[in-house]
Amino acid sequence: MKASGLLRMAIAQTHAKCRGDYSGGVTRFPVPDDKVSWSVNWPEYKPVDYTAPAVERGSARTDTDFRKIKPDVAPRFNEIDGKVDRRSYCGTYTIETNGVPRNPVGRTGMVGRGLLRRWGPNHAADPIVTRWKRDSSGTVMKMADKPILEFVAIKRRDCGEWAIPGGMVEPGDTVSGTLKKEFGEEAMNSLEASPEQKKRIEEQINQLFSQGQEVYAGYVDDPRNTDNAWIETTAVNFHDETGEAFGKVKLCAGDDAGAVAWKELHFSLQLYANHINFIKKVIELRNAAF
Ligand code: RP5
Repeated sequence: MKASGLLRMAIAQTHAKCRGDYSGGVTRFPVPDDKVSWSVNWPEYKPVDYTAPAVERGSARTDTDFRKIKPDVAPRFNEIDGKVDRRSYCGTYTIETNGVPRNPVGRTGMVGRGLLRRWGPNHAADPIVTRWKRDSSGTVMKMADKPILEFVAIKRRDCGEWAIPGGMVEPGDTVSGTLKKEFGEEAMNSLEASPEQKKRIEEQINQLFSQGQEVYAGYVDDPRNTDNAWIETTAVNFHDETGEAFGKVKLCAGDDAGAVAWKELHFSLQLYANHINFIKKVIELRNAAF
């Protein structure tokens, strides 16, 4: 297989869940690995056109469907558009003749926005909070002579899969602010805390999240992606070397998390989207067992 063919196959593997089942009972047009790339001419491609009713209804947090109604001002793609960052980590993305952005990785079998609020990149933030796994005496446990890592995982209510407690960056918010907000809401249930509890949670998070290391910034193989709307994220590792910092944190699932737990990192872990790829980067960073 030529190099370009190998590259296309490799790209297809980072773009697999976004060609699978779509929640809400919508079925994508099937896209095989060798037809993902836009550079492959495919006249038979007939993607399904779907935008969730809640997204279609629109709100301050969603774009309008300018394929149907001409907006006063079209979105300024590939740049910061008011409070919305429409730039992509993948570089300048193509705008189709009908004005909609084109997924920079390839075909998904669906056009429209699906469940995503923005045309083009929908930016998210993923806090990967880690500590070493310890036995009852407090000794770090090892496998094949490497220390074992644990991370705070949430069980998503929408699909029941374990995931990093990430969330979308709202207009005007920063990535770092979103990392703290999402961890507080999903892993510490700050939304249901009393004012004094919320203050305590915020103090704990500000201290815990003071030192982070970015491990990934780019496209997410999210099952909600379409040919015109996709998720990109910034994943940051916050590691508690001594176990003292996060040890005092009471984990409590909240918001769109059905459960929260410290999960041991190992090769057979099944996670949402391509979160396992971000976790593997933390494993490498911390030279941990896997
Ligand atoms: C994933 O979806 C991101 O990596 C992030 O974890 C999450 C953001 O979407 P919501 O959890 O807000 O639905 O693609």
